[in-house]
Amino acid sequence: MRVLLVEPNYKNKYPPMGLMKISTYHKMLGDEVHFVKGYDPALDQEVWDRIYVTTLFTFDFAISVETINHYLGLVDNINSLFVGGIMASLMPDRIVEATGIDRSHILTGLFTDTSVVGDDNNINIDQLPLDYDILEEISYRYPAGDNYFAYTTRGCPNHCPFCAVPTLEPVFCITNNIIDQITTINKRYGPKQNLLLLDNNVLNVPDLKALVDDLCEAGFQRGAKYCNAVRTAFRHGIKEISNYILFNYMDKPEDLYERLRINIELNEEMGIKIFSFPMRFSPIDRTDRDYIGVNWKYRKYLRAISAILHVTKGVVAAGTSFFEAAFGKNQEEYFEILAMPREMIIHRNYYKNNGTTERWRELYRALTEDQKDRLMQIVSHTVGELRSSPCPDEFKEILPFYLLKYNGEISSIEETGKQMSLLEDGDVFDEEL
Ligand code: B12
Ligand code: SF4
Repeated sequence: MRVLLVEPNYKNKYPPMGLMKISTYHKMLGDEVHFVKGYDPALDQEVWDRIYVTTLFTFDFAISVETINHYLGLVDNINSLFVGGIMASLMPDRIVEATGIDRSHILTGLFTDTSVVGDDNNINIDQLPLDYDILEEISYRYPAGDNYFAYTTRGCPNHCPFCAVPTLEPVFCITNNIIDQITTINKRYGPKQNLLLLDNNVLNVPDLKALVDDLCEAGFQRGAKYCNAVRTAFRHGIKEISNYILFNYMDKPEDLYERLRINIELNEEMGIKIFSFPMRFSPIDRTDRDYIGVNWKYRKYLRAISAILHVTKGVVAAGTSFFEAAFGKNQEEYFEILAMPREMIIHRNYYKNNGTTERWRELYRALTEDQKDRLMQIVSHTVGELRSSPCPDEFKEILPFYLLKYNGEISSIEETGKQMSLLEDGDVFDEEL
């Protein structure tokens, strides 16, 4: 059988693990397997017995649908094409609508049963090792491609309503032994530098200590839990951790500040380095990133967070001075930063040194609470909209600050230090202006 594995040409950091497992499966069966990222005119000329298209983030819906439609045109029999992965699991009906593909050809959830693609064997594809070789077939380089990727568990018993995991992996279970996974990769592809554990909630492993021992045995002394768990981890020799902090869900802007602050306190208390990644909530049934949380009130505030994260490349590093420079020494300063014009947030030192920030601050502080509220509503519009709408008299002086455009040297608030999660600029969602 000739099999083509397709990943749409979105920008992504990790290689397509689903397809890498499917590749191992077909190679086990003696099939010929090829992999393509996006399109390759040469491959378009060939005949394929089966095509698998994977999907990832729901906000890459448009490019994923375009890719599925392209490959639908290449198969003689529409039944030879299968779609799976995260976006497919979250919105299969939208894919049916946009492509006309039969619902039975969209695999939702994990690939544990090959009868869904018409095969008759008892192979659990989800538990197969990754085939790293397919990555050599394409020119795209995954920034995190050359690492061990492993799951020790699937699913999560917590079922938080904002999270995609209960839909993607509804049953919480332990997967293959971590040492076996690493040994298999070592034997086939040689040792890798980092181990990226993709568990949704590793804290639910019944015996966390045994898992940490296994990781240590495999040479990776890392792994953590929260607050007390951070202390426990520290006692066991863990010096650095990274975590996601959800915001823009049911929380308020001040909650984000407090949650980040907790990490700074833990850092002060023990010296443990915690790298936090604020993660903006977007409902999992939306194909854009425009959602504003019920308590966030102003789009301007979300833009401000995005501007701060733009400078820090998404990471909030451990040190107090760094945190205070980025988010303010207290909530009062934090809210003032959220209200600040974006360019002044990003190029903080430049505008501070030339006195602009001080002039803006004087004007802002002179406003009443009502005026501040109206101002935030106005500056929640895009710069384009602001320019083309009349300027209310009461904001004649302050509004021009929101139209500033910096064109000097790029500088950052402070060195953020080493990033642990391999996030780069592209991962930090930058609000459009
Ligand atoms: C690793 C990961 C990341 C990595 C990058 C992932 C990558 N591939 O590049 C990093 C850390 C960078 C990341 C970042 C983000 N992530 Co993330 N991430 C994940 C995680 C843990 C795994 C995703 C993954 O790559 N899986 C590999 C998959 C495809 O392999 P698999 O699951 O083993 O595949 C199985 C099946 O899907 C199936 N299959 C797969 N393909 C196919 C194809 C066919 C044809 C068939 C039949 C079967 C099949 O078979 C496989 C074996 O069972 C998921 C959570 C989860 N449990 O899935 C969240 C998740 C995807 N992330 C999420 C989010 C929100 C983000 C961020 C937006 C967070 C933020 N910063 O605000 C960013 C976005 C980055 C960006 N580019 O803009 C959400 C996505 C929600 C959505 N709306 O799409 C998820 C679901 C987490 C959650 N709790 O809700 N993420
Ligand atoms: S993975 Fe995290 S956010 Fe998702 S259900 Fe589990 S605990 Fe909740």
